[in-house]
Amino acid sequence: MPVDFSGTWNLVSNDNFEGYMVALGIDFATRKIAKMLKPQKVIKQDGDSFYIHTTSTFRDYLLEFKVGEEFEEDNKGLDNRKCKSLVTWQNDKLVCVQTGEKKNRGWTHWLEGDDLHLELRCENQVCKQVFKRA
Ligand code: YOG
Repeated sequence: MPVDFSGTWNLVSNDNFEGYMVALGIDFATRKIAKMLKPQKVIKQDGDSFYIHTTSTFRDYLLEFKVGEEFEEDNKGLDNRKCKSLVTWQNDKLVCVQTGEKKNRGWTHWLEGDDLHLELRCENQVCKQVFKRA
C-alpha cells in the first residue's frame, strides 16, 4: 500500500520556526504573530495528486500539485517570492525542492506512527513540525 497523507492534521510542535522565518526574510512583527499560531493542515491525496491547505487564524496557504510535475509557486501570504517547485517521492517521503532566490529551499513530509512530520528548509535553517490527526 502506498503512503496516504490524507486527513486533517493539527500542529503539535514547531522547532526553529523562528530561524526558518528569518531565513525567508519575514519581518519581526509578522514573525511575532506567526509563531503564536497553531496551523492546521487539510491534505487530500489521490495517488500522486495533492491538495495541501495550511490554515490558521492569521493567514492560510493552498498548494495543489502532482508528484513529478514542476510548477510555479507564488508563496502568496508567506514570503510572496515566486519559485519553481518540484515534488518527488523518496521512498515514502514526499520531497519538495523550491528553486528560486533562496538557496536550499524546500520541504519534506513523512508519516511516523500516527503523526505527520514536516521539515521546512531555507538556506541554513531547518524547521521541524509535527502534526497529529484532528
Ligand atoms: O507547507 O509550505 O505542507 O504548502 C510556512 C510559513 C504564517 C504567515 C507555512 C502563516 C512560512 C506569516 C506553509 C502560517 C513563514 C509567516 C499558516 C508551509 C512565512 C510567513 C499558513 C508549507 C507545505 C507542506 C505546503
